[in-house]
Amino acid sequence: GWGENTREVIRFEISEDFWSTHDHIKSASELSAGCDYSLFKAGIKPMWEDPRNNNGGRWLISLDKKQRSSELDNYWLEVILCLIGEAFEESSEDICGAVVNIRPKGDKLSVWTADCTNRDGIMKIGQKLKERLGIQVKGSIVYEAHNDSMKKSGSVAKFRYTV
Ligand code: MGP
Repeated sequence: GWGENTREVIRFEISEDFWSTHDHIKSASELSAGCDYSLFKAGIKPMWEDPRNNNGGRWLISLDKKQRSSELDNYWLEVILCLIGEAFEESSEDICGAVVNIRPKGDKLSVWTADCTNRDGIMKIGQKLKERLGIQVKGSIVYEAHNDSMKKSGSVAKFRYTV
């Protein structure tokens, strides 16, 4: 019959529940300084110590203070849409999650990936992210290995890749 020609391509478990929650929580720009939102794949904790993050890193987008009112919420929504829409195609497997940090010195958005040595995957993700956010400036997004973030002194870890 007709059904024999259909095949499950991907399975989604995020949908109405996710959006009804999203619609009722504060937007990122309304959070108090020092707060974060994290969205991770099921079973991955939003911390370096999780085995899936342990050898990974993050694409980091640092915003300046005035972007909290103009860009932050749109960027965060676009990051969420990239994650749940598998925007990174075959590199989606490498994605662990995403974080937004609300900080007085400037907010941060990041996309965490599983393997800081997977250059090809990381570059594809970084380029796609930049394209989806509509960021034009060269070198404005940097990738840090969590291992380097753990060892950094001050706020800046060395970065391994940039787009
Ligand atoms: P932060 O909250 O990611 O950034 O990390 P913030 O507040 O802008 O600070 P900065 O240092 O990047 O300028 C703040 C601090 O929390 C880090 O320096 C770590 O000491 C600690 N920390 C952050 N993360 C994500 C982790 C983690 O995953 N594991 C552990 N053990 N500590 C973490």
